[in-house]
Amino acid sequence: MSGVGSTRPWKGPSDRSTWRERATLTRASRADLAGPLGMESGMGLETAQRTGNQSFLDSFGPARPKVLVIGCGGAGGNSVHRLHRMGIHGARTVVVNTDAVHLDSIQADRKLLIGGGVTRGMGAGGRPEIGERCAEISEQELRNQIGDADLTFITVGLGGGTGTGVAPHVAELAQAAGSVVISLATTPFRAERGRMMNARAGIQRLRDRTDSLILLDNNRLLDLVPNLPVEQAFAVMDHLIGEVVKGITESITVPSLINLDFSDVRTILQSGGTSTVFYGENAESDPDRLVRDTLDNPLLEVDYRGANGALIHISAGPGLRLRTAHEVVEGLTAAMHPDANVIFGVRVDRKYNGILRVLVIMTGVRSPLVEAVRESVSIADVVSDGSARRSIENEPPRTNRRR
Ligand SMILES: Nc1nc2c(ncn2[C@@H]2O[C@H](COP(=O)(O)OP(=O)(O)OP(=O)(O)O)[C@@H](O)[C@H]2O)c(=O)[nH]1
Ligand SMILES: [Mg+2]
Repeated sequence: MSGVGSTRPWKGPSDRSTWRERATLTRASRADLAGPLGMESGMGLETAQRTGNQSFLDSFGPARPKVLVIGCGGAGGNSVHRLHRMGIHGARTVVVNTDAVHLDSIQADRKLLIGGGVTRGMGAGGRPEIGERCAEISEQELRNQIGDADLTFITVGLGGGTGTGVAPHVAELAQAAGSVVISLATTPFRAERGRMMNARAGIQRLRDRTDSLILLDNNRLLDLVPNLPVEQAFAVMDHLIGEVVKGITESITVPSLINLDFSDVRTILQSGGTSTVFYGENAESDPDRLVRDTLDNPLLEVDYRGANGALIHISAGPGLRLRTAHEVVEGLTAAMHPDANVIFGVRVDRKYNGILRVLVIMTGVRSPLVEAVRESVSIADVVSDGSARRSIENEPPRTNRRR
């Protein structure tokens, strides 16, 4: 492991095999419970009867999965802050950073300053090996935060030091604790140049440690909202990340909203490969245009032909006709694999009167960005980047103060 201030390669956690073994064991033992929530058997509850409106949920202990959203680094923290402000039912929000000023500026259920002795609360200065070191030092605290979550979302802006170094470590701890892990990661602007090296290393590490990696490319903001001030453009991305997390979480934790359950979501998200998000909004009267616009606007440059899974959230005003919803789903999934696992849900809200809005999480897409991440991104590449070599002492803390 690189020491603080060292330019030796960032090799990631030293006890990788131990973690993998533990993760596998934990997963296997959970699988033995023979059900998505460990509810179907082994509990002497093969049959249950209730009268009238009595609920069946009390037969199964904690029937709702425990959901945790953990934002790592400045950008990851910002999207959790936004989510927290939006309000989310049934999930705990946590942010982790090495930057005290940034942590002070955002809101979450729990905020964790890590590596205080290493960074003196001033951030990791764009060096993932320092973020990683801080995560290792604070491992027990991170493990406490993860607890026994069934589903863990990790949000991170790849490219900097803290998020890129910490997120894979958190993912590993969460998997080892038996949680399903979904990472939502942004990749840097092309203009950030050397940060892409960090991001590539981060993609590779996250990919190996999460059940589903949902990637969003900040460069897409240049097409979507080129004229917005930078902070507001970031806010668009953070908002979308918040919507994805909230959409998936509440479709599980608020069962009446969208007819999905944890096992549906898990099956789709675990179906492998890279995932990304498509987003579109249009008049209810023109579903074809909605489909075209949405498919033209992925948040990562991808080829979605043959994609193997999709979660589709449609928001619409009351009175949305089934045929219209069906047309939208059919259009959105036409190029996917014929056996793709597709689930859609409709949320009806008066505020969408006459408007259709879709958010699609598509899995198993092909991304040139991800394919370019070689099996082993040369760690030397990471440290040969000028920004990575910068001395942490010389770099003023980079803060992402809230707008
Ligand atoms: N979506 C989004 N992306 C951001 C935001 N701020 C920065 N980014 C992107 O995220 C990348 C990582 O930046 P930060 O999150 O600030 O870095 P960090 O993880 O805190 O790492 P250090 O500051 O080096 O400790 C940047 O290179 C940007 O591409 C934000 O507010 N929202
Ligand atoms: Mg930072």
